[in-house]
Amino acid sequence: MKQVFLSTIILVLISMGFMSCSKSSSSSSPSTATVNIKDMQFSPASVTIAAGGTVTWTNNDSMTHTVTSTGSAFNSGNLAAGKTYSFTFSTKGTYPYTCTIHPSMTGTVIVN
Ligand SMILES: [Cu+2]
Repeated sequence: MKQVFLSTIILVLISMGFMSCSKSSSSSSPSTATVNIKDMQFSPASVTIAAGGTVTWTNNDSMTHTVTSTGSAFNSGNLAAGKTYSFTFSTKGTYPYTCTIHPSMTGTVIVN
């Protein structure tokens, strides 16, 4: 009787171990991200994607904006209201960007 009890305890401990393993599996960055341009802001201001992933910006504002990398990695040019711009990031790194029409608008893409 005591052995049955002990083996039950061991089985429970083993299954708990498996559960904690599956829970702690590493989460990788998504391959796509979207940024909403509205009220002269990039939202969210910072997005993180995996290398090879694509970020799409949508201008949901009433005026023209640009999505321009401060390191000249990408540049949407004039992005009229209602238009979208996508860029695929193949190289890991941190990419700050701005709107050249409204330099107070800033954002960051993190590629890891
Ligand atoms: Cu702008």
